[in-house]
Amino acid sequence: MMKKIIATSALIATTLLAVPAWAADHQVQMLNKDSEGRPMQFEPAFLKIAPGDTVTFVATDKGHNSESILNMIPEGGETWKGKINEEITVTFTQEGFYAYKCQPHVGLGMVGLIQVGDNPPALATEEVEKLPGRSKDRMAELIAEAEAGGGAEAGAAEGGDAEAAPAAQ
Ligand SMILES: [Cu+2]
Repeated sequence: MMKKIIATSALIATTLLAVPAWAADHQVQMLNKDSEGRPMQFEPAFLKIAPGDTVTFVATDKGHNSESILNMIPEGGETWKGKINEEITVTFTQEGFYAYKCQPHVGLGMVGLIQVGDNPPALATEEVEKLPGRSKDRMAELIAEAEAGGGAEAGAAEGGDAEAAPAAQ
């Protein structure tokens, strides 16, 4: 009996160690219109998170899903495929850029980008070029946002965007 309790405790300890104590959950809403009036969008469409964090895709409006885009996630990174109207939570452990889409609205530009870690390798340009319809331009905007150091969530932001500010004065 005691042996079993010890084994269970060890298992729990191992599980806890696998996720950093500061791991945060971030929410991305699936919307018919975002706060800037763009139709069919994720918001925030670009998100910078830390390894071990989770992202929950919330079905705020109906008719959307979230799924990772083939060849636009890091090698060995998490893939996911939510059903229409399904709220899903994805844990990101591997650093890199993860591009994702809403299957019904990808052609309308309903794509998103998650940066895991501070300085992951860029997405392959040729994969961005393959995106259909408006999602190509939308993804380019999100990549530009990532390069500008944007997307830090409130509470997670501690400096880091000083270098991105253009010297316009
Ligand atoms: Cu959609």
